[in-house]
Amino acid sequence: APILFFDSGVGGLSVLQPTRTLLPNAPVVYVADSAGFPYGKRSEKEIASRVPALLGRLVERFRPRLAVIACNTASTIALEHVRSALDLPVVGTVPAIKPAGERSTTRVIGVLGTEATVRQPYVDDLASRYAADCSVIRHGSPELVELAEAKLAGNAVDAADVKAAVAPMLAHPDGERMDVVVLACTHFPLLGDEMRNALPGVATVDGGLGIARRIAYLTRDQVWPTVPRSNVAVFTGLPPRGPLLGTLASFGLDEISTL
Ligand code: DGN
Repeated sequence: APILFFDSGVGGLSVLQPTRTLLPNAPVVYVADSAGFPYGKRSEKEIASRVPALLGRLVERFRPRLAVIACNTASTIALEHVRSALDLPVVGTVPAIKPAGERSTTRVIGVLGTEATVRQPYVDDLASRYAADCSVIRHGSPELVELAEAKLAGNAVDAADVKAAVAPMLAHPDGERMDVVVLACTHFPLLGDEMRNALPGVATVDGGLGIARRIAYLTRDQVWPTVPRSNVAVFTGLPPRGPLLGTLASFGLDEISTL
């Protein structure tokens, strides 16, 4: 039985990647809800009903061992709805505020996600639990989501656009002292170098490796195939074309399907 990854787009590939490093032969179904993309602009009500309904259909079709909501927006809003609707283990994506709090020496951290994620009370809870003495600069950026999608579709990303997208954080009264930024959207680690260049001297943290370890732990009894098999990418809207197909193949997703 495969591990099912779910995101609105290609962001979940930043969670799939470390998982494939730990479990290279685990069969994978990667789902991009391209018909619903982007989630950052949708209402909480929409996400809370759309995500469990879609996952229900996907579970019926692919019978996964485990489902991973590789999207912070969907996780912070819909994780509990999904867990109560499905009868299988569900792993969510939580903004990596805890490691950021452990790492910051200036006690100024940033939380960079979608507009929907950064305003979730869940983020306040994590901040008061793990970074209570920190100034927390929140910023929601739909632009960075689009830039990550463009990059993986084979388009050049303009460094100036990434800089402009993070500029409001740096312009915050405490911005100059910010030394760690939580990439609280799974699309953002995919902007690797561009992101580091836009935030010089600032460390970034994300949940990818932690989630991969959690998946490995939850599937520790599973005997995986000894050789990799083909893995499928499912798109709910228009199927991917052009260079995106090569990107998906580089993540081991060599079969394309639609829902
Ligand atoms: N990748 C998603 C996240 O982690 O929040 C959201 C992307 C989007 O649909 N805006």
